[in-house]
Amino acid sequence: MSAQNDTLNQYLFASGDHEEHQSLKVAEGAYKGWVPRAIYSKELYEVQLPFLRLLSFPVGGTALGSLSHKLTVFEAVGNYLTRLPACFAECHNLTKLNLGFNYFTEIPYPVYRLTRLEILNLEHNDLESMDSEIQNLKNLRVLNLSGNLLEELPKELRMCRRIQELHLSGKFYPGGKLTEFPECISYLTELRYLDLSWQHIGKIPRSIGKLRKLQVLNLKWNQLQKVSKELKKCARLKVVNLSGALRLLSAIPESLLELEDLEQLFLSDNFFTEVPQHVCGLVKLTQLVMQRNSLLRLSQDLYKLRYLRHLELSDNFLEVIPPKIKSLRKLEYLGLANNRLTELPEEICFLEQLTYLGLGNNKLTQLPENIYRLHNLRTLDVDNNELQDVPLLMDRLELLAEEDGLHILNNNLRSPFREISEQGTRALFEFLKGIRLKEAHHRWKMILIGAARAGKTSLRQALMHGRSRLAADSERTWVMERHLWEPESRLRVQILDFGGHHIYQAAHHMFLSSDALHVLVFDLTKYTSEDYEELIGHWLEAIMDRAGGAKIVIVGTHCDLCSKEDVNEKVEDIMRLMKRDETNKRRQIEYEIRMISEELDKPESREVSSGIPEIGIGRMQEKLNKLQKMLNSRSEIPERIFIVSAADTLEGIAEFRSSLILKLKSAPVSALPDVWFTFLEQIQQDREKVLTFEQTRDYFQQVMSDNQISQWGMGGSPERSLEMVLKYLHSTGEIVWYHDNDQLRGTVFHHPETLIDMLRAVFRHDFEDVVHYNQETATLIPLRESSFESMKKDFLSRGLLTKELLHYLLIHFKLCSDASDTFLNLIISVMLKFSLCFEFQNSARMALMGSAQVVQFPWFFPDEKPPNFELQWPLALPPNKYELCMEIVFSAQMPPNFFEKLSVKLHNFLLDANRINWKNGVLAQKNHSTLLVIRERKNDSMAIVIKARGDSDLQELWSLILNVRQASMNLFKDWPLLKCEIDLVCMHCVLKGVDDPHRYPGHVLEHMIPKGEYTLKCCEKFPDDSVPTCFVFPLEEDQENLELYLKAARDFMQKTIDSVDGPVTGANLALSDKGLNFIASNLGRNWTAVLLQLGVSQSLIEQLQISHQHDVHQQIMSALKRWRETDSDTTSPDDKLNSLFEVLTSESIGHIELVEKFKEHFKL
Ligand SMILES: Nc1nc2c(ncn2[C@@H]2O[C@H](COP(=O)(O)OP(=O)(O)OP(=O)(O)O)[C@@H](O)[C@H]2O)c(=O)[nH]1
Ligand SMILES: [Mg+2]
Repeated sequence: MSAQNDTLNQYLFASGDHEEHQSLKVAEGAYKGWVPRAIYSKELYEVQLPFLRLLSFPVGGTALGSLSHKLTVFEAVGNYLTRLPACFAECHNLTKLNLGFNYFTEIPYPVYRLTRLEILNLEHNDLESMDSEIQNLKNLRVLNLSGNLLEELPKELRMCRRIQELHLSGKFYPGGKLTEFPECISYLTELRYLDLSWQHIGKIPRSIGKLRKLQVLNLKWNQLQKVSKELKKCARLKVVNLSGALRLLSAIPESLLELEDLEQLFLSDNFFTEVPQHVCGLVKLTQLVMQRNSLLRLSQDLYKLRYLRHLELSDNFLEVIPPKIKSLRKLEYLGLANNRLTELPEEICFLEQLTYLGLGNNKLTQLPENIYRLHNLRTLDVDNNELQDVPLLMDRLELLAEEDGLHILNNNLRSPFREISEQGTRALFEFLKGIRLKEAHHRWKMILIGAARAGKTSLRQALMHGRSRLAADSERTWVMERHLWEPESRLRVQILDFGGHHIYQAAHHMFLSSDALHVLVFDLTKYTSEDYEELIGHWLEAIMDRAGGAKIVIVGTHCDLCSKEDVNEKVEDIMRLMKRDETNKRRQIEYEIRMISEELDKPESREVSSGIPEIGIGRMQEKLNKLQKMLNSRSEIPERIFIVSAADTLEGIAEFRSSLILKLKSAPVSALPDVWFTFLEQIQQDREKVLTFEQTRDYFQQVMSDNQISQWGMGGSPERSLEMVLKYLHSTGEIVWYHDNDQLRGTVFHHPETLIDMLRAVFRHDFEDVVHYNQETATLIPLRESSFESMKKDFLSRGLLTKELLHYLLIHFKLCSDASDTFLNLIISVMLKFSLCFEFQNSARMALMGSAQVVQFPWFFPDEKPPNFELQWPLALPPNKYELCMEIVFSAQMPPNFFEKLSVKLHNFLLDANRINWKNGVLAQKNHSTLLVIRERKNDSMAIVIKARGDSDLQELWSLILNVRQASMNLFKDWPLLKCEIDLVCMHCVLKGVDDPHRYPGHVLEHMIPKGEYTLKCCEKFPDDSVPTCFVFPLEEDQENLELYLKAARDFMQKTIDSVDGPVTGANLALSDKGLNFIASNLGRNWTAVLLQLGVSQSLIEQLQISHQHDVHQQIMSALKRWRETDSDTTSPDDKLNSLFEVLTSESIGHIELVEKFKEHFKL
């Protein structure tokens, strides 16, 4: 007994909301023909005994014991019951009784006593009749007697007025026996659901009209000959099933067509040859099923059913699906199996909501190219057709792959499609990707570039997905994103979507290239003429300088937020400014070409003029060639500006997309050897982060020999052939390989994302806000919180990045789960090679930082000069010091990040120098010399000024200047069409204290110093002066006759001092330019206070500040000179000097030390 109890207990559960209600749900077939007796001793609320082969219940007895006390629900579906004992009537609480699928031949008598019953289910028994006692069950709501053999219904059923659901479907075999619509039903006015399917009813009487609450009427497989018009009064009907019921009627009953709210209509298994026109008037239909009719065509009216979600037309004789199918935009299910379709209209691809498309057993030879647009598709059945090909873009149907939902067996697919398709949807889709890679006709790299927040990413999404998906504010592009866009199956475009934040521009030039299509994006709402340069001009210039000849397209976004007039005005303005700039630029180049050509034509151009030996025809010719190339390979400025909105309206996007596609397809089809792409596939399968050139060569040789192709065929040697392939793959954006960068050509980024990730680890516009200490991440490094905080501070304030912080960042940004030391070294070396950073050499400082390797990023250098700058670099040239000065002046903008990169490059020759960095400058002390490199504005242009100062080692000064020059020249290679001038400032003028020194053309720096000529007459400011040759032409390291050149320099120094000051001494000498220079160099910040106290007026000082805007030293010198001139006839030099000393030593100025030094120097 207790064992039985135990087995039963496993099926006990507490039912529903009532914890105290114990219920029993025996698993199907758990016992065979019996139930443990324990059941009768329990007071159960609900009992379910499904499929236990019970012949009786209670089993073998007549007593229910305590079971009847609380029993409310009893279900014994699928047993062998034929009767119920009288005791069942004791279950007077029963509200639900389900005895379906048993063998009752009549409703068991005790059931009629269960007056609380609300649900009675006796479906699929063998009932032949129903007793009038049914009227006792006044609480019935659901009566299910489907699948029985009832010949009629007792009229007393009408008393069960609460019935809402009545199931009276006949037995499928031998068929129902009702031949008339039972009249009693029409009294059941609460009825919502009526199923009279599989009967033999021929007439639906008028009384049906009383069932005003009816929602579902199933008359499937009756033999209707007449349907009363009163049916129309059942105005709430939503679902009507007339499948197989209209075979004796030639048309749909009219009354049905007046049911305007009808949503689902089933008309399968009739003899319709067309979808009845009137049906198409039921505009609220969401489901129409007409399987197994004789449909020959689809009428135009069908497309009025705009709310249709489910259309089943399988098993008919349709040969054509009209293009208008596209109007059924809401369709989710379309069944067209077993028809005679030979083709599908492209328009079917507009049905983007489709999740099921059944096309099995037709005669289709191909599927529409754009089937990939059905992105919701989970099942596509095209079994048993005559397909030869699969649309190449089909693998975009991701849900189809997820559900393995493509059925494509028994077609005429060409090999190897057939074999692969048999392996499942995923395998086929992978294969398609490979085919596309190999068989593309056009391949492009397309660069989306433009200011921050211009709308690049939103535009990309609209282009790629054909939908509006505006980027949220938090979704700023981080460095850049790379996406494969295949608008057509044979057009392959790698889109590089750049982050517009200025910090990311450091990396832009690494990706711009002449063979890419550049899409310059700007936000129309932000445009004004004043912003032309920042939003458009600057970017155009960057593209043209870096990627001459590149195709450029300009797009204005946000047009939804601008009026038409506003847009037109702005477009006109941009076109005007763009043309103006371009014309000026071209004119300027043409002018220079003319000038050089004229110069070259002159016979005397080869002769020595004004003391400077000729710099060489070759040099001029070279410049001419460069200018000509610049002119010829200049990109065309775009002829129009596209106007779009990536917001909901998507205005202009379709037109923009088609013209982009046209542009991308305008080049001739590129037919390239398959093996190139097999090679690409293979290297991309390699899981290494980057590959060496040698590794790719091994792959290449393997692929070539597998395909029995000579590797020498293309380029003359395997290496040359490989270079050609790598270059090509780079130009299409598939890989990244810098063939023209000596330091980087050994590295192949076969996954371009690796390169992007490397940049992302360091460049982040909101670094300070998003990088925080996290214990879990830090444990992996490991890194203590205090070290982390100081490393973060060092990075943000001084651009110092430790290897540990880099490691932390990689994990923090989820760029990799844990980085090996090798990977960290690789990143550092790539960044070094890209000149994004340089090694920090201060080992003591590194020890304090707790790191063995630190690199420096100029992008994060402090804004301000160091506080003691003037001590290390006095504004005026101190006496007895040489100063070499070179200027690089950019005719337009300085290329973005040029200065930062130069700052990195300086490191190559300042390894052992003591170096101080800030945003606009570098000051380095190397041996006896000091180097200053600063970025500054000169009139309207930006310039880099390079100065080297020292006492005696002129050779070292030259080497510093030449090194900076060389570093700049190397950088210019990245901007081949960039225009800038290099000048050498005349040291002779500098030493003489001339305001606007003479400038020699930069070519002098490339020239060998003239042999045996130790002085030259070359300074245009002082044509009679002899200038030491080594002030103008560089001294080499192992300079012949070095001493003689240096002697000329020393003599000059001495002579200059004498000539400037004459044979003067004492106060006269102290008040000479040299003396004032000494004062000016050491005055410092409070110079204005000194001069005001000396009696120079405020307005004069301001005037001098304006006229020497960028040269404070000149401001001081000029002011001091003015002071010297004032009252010079009436005041003696001694008095003047005394008043100067008085001011300088006054309490408010406090330059006592300066006065002492001055007196000592001038022997006063
Ligand atoms: N109304 C409107 N908003 C747009 C449109 N295009 C972009 N936006 C919004 O403009 C902002 C910037 O868009 P993004 O697509 O992120 O711009 P982005 O150029 O990629 O920005 P970065 O990646 O940071 O350089 C977002 O808030 C977008 O929702 C447009 O056509 N209409
Ligand atoms: Mg973006």
